[in-house]
Amino acid sequence: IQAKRRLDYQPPHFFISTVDLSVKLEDPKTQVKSQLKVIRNGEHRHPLVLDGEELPLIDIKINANSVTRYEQTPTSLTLENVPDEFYLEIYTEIDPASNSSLEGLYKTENAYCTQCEAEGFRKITYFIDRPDVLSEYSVTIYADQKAYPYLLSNGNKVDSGKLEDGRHWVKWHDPFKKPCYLFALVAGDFDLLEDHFKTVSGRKILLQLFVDKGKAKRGKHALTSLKKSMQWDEEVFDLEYDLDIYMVVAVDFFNMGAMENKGLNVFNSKFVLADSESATDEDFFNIESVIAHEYFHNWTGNRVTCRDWFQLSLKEGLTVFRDQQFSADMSSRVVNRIKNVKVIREHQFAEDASAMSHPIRPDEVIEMNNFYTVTVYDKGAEVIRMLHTLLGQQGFKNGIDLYFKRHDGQAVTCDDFVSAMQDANQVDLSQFKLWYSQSGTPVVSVKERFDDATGEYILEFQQINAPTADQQQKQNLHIPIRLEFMCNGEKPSAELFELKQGSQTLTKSGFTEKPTVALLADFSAPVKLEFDYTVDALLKIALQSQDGFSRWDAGQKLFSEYLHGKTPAGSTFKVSLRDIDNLINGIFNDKQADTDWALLAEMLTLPNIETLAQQVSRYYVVELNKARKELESHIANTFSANFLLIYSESAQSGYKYTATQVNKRKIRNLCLHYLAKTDIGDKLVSEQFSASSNMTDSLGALKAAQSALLPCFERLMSEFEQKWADDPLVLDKWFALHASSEIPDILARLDLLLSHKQFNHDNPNRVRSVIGTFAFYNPTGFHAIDGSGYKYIADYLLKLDARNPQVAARIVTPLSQWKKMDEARAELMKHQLTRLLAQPNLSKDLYEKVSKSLS
Ligand code: HT7
Ligand code: ZN
Repeated sequence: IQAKRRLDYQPPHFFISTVDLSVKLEDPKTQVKSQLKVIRNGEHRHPLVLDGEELPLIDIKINANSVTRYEQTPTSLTLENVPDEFYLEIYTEIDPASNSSLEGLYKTENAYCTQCEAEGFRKITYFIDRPDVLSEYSVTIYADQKAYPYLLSNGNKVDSGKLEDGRHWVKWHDPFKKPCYLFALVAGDFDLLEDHFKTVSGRKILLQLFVDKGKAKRGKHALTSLKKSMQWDEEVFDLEYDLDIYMVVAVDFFNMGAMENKGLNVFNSKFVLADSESATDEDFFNIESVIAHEYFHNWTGNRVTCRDWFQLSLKEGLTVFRDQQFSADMSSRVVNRIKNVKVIREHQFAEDASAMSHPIRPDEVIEMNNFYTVTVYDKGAEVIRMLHTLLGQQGFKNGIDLYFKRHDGQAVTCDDFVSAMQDANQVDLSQFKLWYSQSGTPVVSVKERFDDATGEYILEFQQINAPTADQQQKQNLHIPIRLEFMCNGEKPSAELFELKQGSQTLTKSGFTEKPTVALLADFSAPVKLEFDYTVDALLKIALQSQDGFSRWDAGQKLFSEYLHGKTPAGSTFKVSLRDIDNLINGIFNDKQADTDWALLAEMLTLPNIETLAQQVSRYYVVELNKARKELESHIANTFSANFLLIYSESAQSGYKYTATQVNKRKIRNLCLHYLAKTDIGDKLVSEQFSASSNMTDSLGALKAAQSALLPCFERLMSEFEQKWADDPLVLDKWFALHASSEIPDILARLDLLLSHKQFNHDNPNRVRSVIGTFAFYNPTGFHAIDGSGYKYIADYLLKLDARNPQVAARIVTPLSQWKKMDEARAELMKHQLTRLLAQPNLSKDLYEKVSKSLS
């Protein structure tokens, strides 16, 4: 299996200026006719090579004449000696109903649907399937009218008609040139919600949301979120929507969250459907943010797209940054920042420490689907955020303006983006660009010195960029570090320090006492920090810093060090239980009348086990898990009066998705989580569950019961199951709770879940909720010392890989992290990976991840 390399990029030999598709939807044979206007790019004699996968070819014509001389392989079609400009007609037949990969054109229970990013279009018809070939599309869809009353594609509906046999057709035209990965087609019978948005220039845009029959009520929040996103992009980035219609379709069978196809987004129904009874506050939040993300792609991704897939972060990093800024404006900036940082520390640091380590702009790829990663997306967003930090909001906006001025309608590179930022601000970003090419998590090590006599405070910074699995040589990066100096009785002062060299010193003078410094405020760079903090300094930062993020971070550091101190990994400095009590006392005493409940909840939450695992070189899973549980229990019992007081203070009636209500539910459920570990736990949890009429509080009760291993857990779970027996999307929460339960017979429980009547092996949401949750979030079950958890996952992946390799390759991730484990577990994990690798027909997706993790 051959890898593709970024540096091998060559412009396409041919362009395709127009595409005229006709798709006749029928089982088992869907006919796809495509007429392409092909134009040679420059002077050369290369043949025309088209991509195509699993495509039975019926006919080819050049300028209306049948072609008999061509070469077909399982993945390509080659035509020699073609004219410089011509019409190519290709006729293929495909079977969407048997396409379980959910890539290309596939049939779900009641609808036809496409997913073309990254390379799915080649499963529909032969094409030059790469993002730098931009074409104008016309699409005509034919299908049975009764079963498929809605026939949708990109752009504007331009014509439609009925046929005599009960079938009908609709023709679409998209005036914007686009790469084929943005093509979409949907056919089905849906409930339709409609609304309008008036743009800043006064245009009226029709908004349409298509959801499963009977689910219209659950679509309102998504539509509201869409209007908020459109408004925000106009206000913050001066970006106005360009077509007259914007459609969103929710489907149940989908590999990822959503897809930004031009004018016709396709969404996993999990990120569309919500009402108070069936969805949690977190679901509401995610819907708003994914709707925004896909909408923002219309400019950052669609109007300006990627030249090649190595540049994926050009659109994804930037769009994640944009959706993060949007979410911060819609709710709390600091709590959102904490959320973003948790993703980086829990998942991205793990990826960078693994065999899959890669820069945000990867250099080598076997299967592109494996590179839709937390590195490309979330570290990519951190890189954009650092530019924003260095240039300021106005400088950043000037850069964005220049980027669109230069590149609207083009397929470009990450270098083009940085050049626009650089030119608009007249700064030199050449060193900064290394963030795009260098993988790994930099360590910033800081030492402090204070001279009592002169009042000088000196910080010595050092950056350490250790080799990673993919790169031996590293260079110094340009790292923005926000600092805050705190002195008794004075207002803290903040500043931005730019670390560019291996070692660099910052000297501050005029202090009458040694200041306390909060480093990396707002997590100004995606790095790990090493600093000899004292417990007192961390307590001071946690309770007095001006920066909400620093306060939270200092508390997390105290919790983490305490916990590592309880395992053979050891801590870097000693934190006692008294220190923890002082921290929590301080947090409670700090509570003002206008408390920020959400931040308080974050401050009182211990780092999760996955984040803790990333802080040490050896992961002592059992000991760490035990220490964490014991600490929670200690906190719960020491501060039960405080938790109980806030629990009753934060009670509220009715449900609205407003910041005030959400934050109160958040703190209340956090209190319940702790109170569940006291002797009133079972009673309180059962009461909340029975009284609750919203999913946030019901699930809060179930989670509390699960985590505290309460007797009521099984009973409440079966009540929940009965209530939601016909709603698989809601049952996913129930599946996940079972799969993450730390019970001794967990594998038998998983077997039961897999045979549940609502479980479907072809539905990625179901698979993720059982198999994914177990592998990622059941530390004791997955890491059982007899290796049974690893074997269970490997057995399942062997079956899943044949049906849906993309999902299989994601779920293998926890197995590939064997290097962090003790010898016995590492051996057992490797054994399962070796078994996977020996599978004769392993997909490219799984092959790439498994072979890398074993090398
Ligand atoms: N741009 C999309 C990425 C994507 C995808 C989405 C759904 C199914 C398969 C997919 N492969 C790649 C999603 C996004 O980042 O907005
Ligand atoms: Zn995206």
